Amino acid sequence: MGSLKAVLKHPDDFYPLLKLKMAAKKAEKQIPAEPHWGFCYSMLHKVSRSFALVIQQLNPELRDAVCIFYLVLRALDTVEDDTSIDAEIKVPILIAFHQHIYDRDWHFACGTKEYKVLMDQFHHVSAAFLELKKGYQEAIEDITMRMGAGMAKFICKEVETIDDYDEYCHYVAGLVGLGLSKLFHASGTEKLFPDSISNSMGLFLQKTNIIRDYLEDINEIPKSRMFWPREIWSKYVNKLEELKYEENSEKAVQCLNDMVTNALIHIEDCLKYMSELRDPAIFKFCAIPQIMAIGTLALCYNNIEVFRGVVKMRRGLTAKVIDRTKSMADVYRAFYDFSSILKSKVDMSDPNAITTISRIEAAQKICKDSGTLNNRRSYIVKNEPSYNPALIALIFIILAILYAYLSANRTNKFKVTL
Ligand code: IN0
Repeated sequence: MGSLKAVLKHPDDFYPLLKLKMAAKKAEKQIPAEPHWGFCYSMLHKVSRSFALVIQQLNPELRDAVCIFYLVLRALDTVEDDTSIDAEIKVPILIAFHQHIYDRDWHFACGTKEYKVLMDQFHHVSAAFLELKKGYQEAIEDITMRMGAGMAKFICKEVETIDDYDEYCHYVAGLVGLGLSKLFHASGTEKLFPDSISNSMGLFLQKTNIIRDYLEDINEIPKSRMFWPREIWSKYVNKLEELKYEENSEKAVQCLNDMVTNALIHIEDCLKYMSELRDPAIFKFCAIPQIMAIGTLALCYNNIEVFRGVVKMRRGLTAKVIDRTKSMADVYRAFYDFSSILKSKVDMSDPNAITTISRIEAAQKICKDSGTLNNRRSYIVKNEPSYNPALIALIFIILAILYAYLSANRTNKFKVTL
């Protein structure tokens, strides 16, 4: 659960965190008994924590397909990410990965921690994949093939222009959007979405990850990973790694704000995609990561901490997003609130301020025009007094339970000794 300090500061995180914890406990008990499916679902929980719970509530047939798709992509990503593997070895594996998923005997040792286990025991993923319906298998194979080829292309190529950046993000995330749209359609509840808006769903998530993970990627051993496009960072520094040095703080934050402004372009398509989903479980599955992304962008914008350490939304806020996201009105509310937070951080002396504001206002107009913003709980925290009534009530209840428990124990002791 979130740290005690964080919960005391945000007492209304407590109930959503408790609900999330209970959902995780319940999901743990529901791990299938067959070894291959058991491996896949417990691995899913290890690599994606809260997101696994959202996958869990899809209908069983679609849930199995999404679980395998997710693990296949994580495995492909593990090969791409492992900077200790030479390009001559890595490229053929990426290109042939879509064939390896049909081979129960294939495995390749790489990655660390839980990703090493995923790679070592990949035969379980293949066994489960081979039990999916043909329609699902073909969609997963097609996307894995295109993604592997795209990743291979970028092993020997740097992300120079903004077009390269969009192309790279298309391979590693936009294609996930195309693949998921195919899986949703194959499950029978959704129409087949146009590729361009499916692509934007992935780009918005991936660009947010690339912004947030600057420091982790640049410090990667034995070799840095660089996904910020030169066309953007070269306006501020001569080398991408210079952004992390204290003497470049002002330029670093301007560059970061430029990157965030670039990511905001995709919001319109994402809202359109989500508004056209019909199945409530698929809707939740798609909407939660998108709200987390706009929340993360609001947190990262103008924040020098991105170049110093890990900047992440607190666990209690993640739990709140998971708890509250049920309808498109909830999405409009969240996008409106997080973009208001972002807007409040824009300094008009920033070189991209006007573009940033106009992209935020375009997104906010869509949210307002939906006519659903009223009567929704806001994510914006007003300056609350430190003697929050909910917190006092909570402390009082805990103390009363503790007192009752201790009194009961004392009575029992007396009974024994007398
Ligand atoms: C995802 C996406 C995802 C979910 C729903 C709809 C999508 C539509 C288009 C593209 C991607 C979509 O969501 C996950 C979210 C996730 O994994 N969250 C992690 C947190 C984290 O930081 O890793 C968690 O632990 O909760 C996502 O980030 N990606 C992903 C991968 C596979 C699938 Cl099937 C769906 C990764 C990426 C690169 C953004 C596509």
